[in-house]
Amino acid sequence: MISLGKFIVVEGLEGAGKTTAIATVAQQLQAYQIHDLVFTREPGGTPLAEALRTLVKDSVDNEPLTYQAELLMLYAARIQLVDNVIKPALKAGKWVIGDRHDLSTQAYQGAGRQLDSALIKMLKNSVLGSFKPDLTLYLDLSPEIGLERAKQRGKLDRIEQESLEFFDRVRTRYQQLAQQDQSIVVINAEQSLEKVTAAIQTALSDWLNG
Ligand code: Z5A
Repeated sequence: MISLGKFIVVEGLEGAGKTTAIATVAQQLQAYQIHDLVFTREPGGTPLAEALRTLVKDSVDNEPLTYQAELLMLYAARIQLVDNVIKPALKAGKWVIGDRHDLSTQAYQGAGRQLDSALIKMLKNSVLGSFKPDLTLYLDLSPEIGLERAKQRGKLDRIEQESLEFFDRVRTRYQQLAQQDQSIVVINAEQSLEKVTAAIQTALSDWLNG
């Protein structure tokens, strides 16, 4: 009987299919009689963090948002969410399913923005310490496919308008980090939705039964 709360995160480029993946994870956990679920998204997930999300995604009056300010807002939003929502939920035995977490910062700000790695490391250590997801499902796909899917949904936000080179760097960093960490499972997200769903179900049941 699984009784302690766990933190499962879904990561990937835009258009990777995180929304469907999260629904798949939730359904499967419920099939395992895990019903006390909390859903989060980053940046966001608390009133203050949601306000920061709007600033990160769209800036204000077209004022250029510096990369450092973007990074600081992402960590400000993250610590609000971790301390006020995620940790209390886990402590209460609930399972948390996150739409993105710190791996996004490592990939987007670390590799996409090419920000100083010492700065990111220092922020991560002081904000999160040793806190990390129990399982991360990284949905891997080429930026071309992901952006095409995202475009079909409507207007692209500030980050989505970055160059393909930016997203190539983000993807490469995701892949490198996934190779270094056994708690990150790579799912081929270029397949049909049915195949992606089946791969997620297999990865999750392997982990739950492992
Ligand atoms: N960001 C950051 O830079 N640093 C950080 O630390 C954090 C975030 C935490 C969040 O925006 C932005 O913040 C994000 C990274 C940055 N920006 N960018 N660029 P968001 O939350 O609004 O955006 P997103 O996370 O990228 O979500 P998304 O675009 O909605 O992606 P998704 O959830 O993975 O996609 P989806 O809605 O599930 O699927 C997109 C469409 O594709 C949809 O119509 C699906 O039906 C379709 N789809 C999905 N899978 C398939 C398959 N397999 N085949 C065919 N069609 C599919």
